[in-house]
Amino acid sequence: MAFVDEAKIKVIAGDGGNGSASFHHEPYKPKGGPDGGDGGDGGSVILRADRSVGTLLNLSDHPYIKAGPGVNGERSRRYGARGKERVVLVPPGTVVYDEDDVLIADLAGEGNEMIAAQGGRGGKGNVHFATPTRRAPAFAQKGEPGEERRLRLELRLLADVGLVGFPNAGKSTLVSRISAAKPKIAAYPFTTLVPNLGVVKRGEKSFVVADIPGLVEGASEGKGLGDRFLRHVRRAAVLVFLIDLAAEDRDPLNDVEVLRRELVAFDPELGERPSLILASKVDVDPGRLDDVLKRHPEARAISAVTGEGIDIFLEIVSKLVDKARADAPPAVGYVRHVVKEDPVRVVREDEAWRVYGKRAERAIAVTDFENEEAIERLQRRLVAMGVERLLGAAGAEEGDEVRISEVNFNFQPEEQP
Ligand SMILES: Nc1nc2c(ncn2[C@@H]2O[C@H](COP(=O)(O)OP(=O)(O)OP(=O)(O)O)[C@@H](O)[C@H]2O)c(=O)[nH]1
Ligand SMILES: [Mg+2]
Repeated sequence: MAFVDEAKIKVIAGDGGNGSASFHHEPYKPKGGPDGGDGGDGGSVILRADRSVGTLLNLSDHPYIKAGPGVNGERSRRYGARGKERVVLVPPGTVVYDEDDVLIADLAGEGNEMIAAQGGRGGKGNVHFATPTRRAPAFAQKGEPGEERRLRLELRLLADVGLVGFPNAGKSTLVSRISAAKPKIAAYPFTTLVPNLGVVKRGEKSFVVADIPGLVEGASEGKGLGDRFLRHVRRAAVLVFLIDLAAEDRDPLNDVEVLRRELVAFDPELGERPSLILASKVDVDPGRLDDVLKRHPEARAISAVTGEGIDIFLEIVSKLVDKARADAPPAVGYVRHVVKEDPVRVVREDEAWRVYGKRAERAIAVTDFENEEAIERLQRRLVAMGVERLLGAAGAEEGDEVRISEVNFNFQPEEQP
């Protein structure tokens, strides 16, 4: 339905804390072993479906969402604290698209959640890097940067309540009275040509009412505007049959049966839907209500003009909606976990060689380039990943410029072919 709520957001996870490169130290004693603790992981940004939220409006107003950074590790093997996670509540039914407009999550049901941006891993302290031949590693890993993503969220509002009635019965007038929707209203049939949705707020709760074009006898055979627009109420939890006490050309007594027949012809399941009979325009001809009540004792009467009966009607309908929601099977959402193929690879770039691949880029990100030992360790990691071999195979020669992320260095193969 043409009632789509949208928000474009940027989610920024926290960076991991740096590992510490300290040495055990006691007064009057020689320098001890490495004792630098690990940095804490950065906080992630989480999107979670929660019924307390009705729209994406708040996110459109505050589109930058950041989680907290991890704390650096410290001497005496002290670990840094984790960064604060940031949980963003979205209405159930929110779907999430990534930068390339690929659907990555459908947070359909209460509590469904996804990690929108993953916090960076904390860097390891130098306690991890001691080996028999290198007892005093004077370096530690830096924290990994937190993930950053641009996402587009979309929410499709579905009608909880479908208003069904003959043309001119007062459907649009009722919706304009109980919600902020401003549909066109006029004293002739077929005023409404496309459905309108109105959000009805009752305290903390809200539900969505659909005002659809009027239905006539034979709509399922194409009479009037036909019955195609009934698909907009197909998933409505509750149907309200609005019958017009002021109708001049028809007897409203038969309206409910006629409307039911048309609904069932469109979709037999609609015949089973919880429903309520509502007599409209009671201000015009209250006497006619008695006849309606004789046939449909459970019917209610309202006047969208004077306001009579509206509160009771809303109370009954909202109870029916609540019950239907409670009985409904939980909506099943999903989060697509795309494992991106991202092998290490080498391509020519200008006069240099560029190395791509998340593992290689991560190794760069966590390296402290102020420290000679850290750089040596990086070199060993790159060799182990096959970077040197790939460069050789691509035709790189000693001294050529190699680029990984923002870092450039010269190719100095260790292994001789
Ligand atoms: N007196 C009185 N008039 C009403 C009431 N509700 C609606 N009307 C009038 O009835 C006429 C039709 O109202 P709409 O709300 O446009 O009716 P609708 O059911 O949406 O009609 P379609 O869109 O054509 O199917 C308008 O002239 C309204 O002012 C009511 O409670 N009392
Ligand atoms: Mg209308």
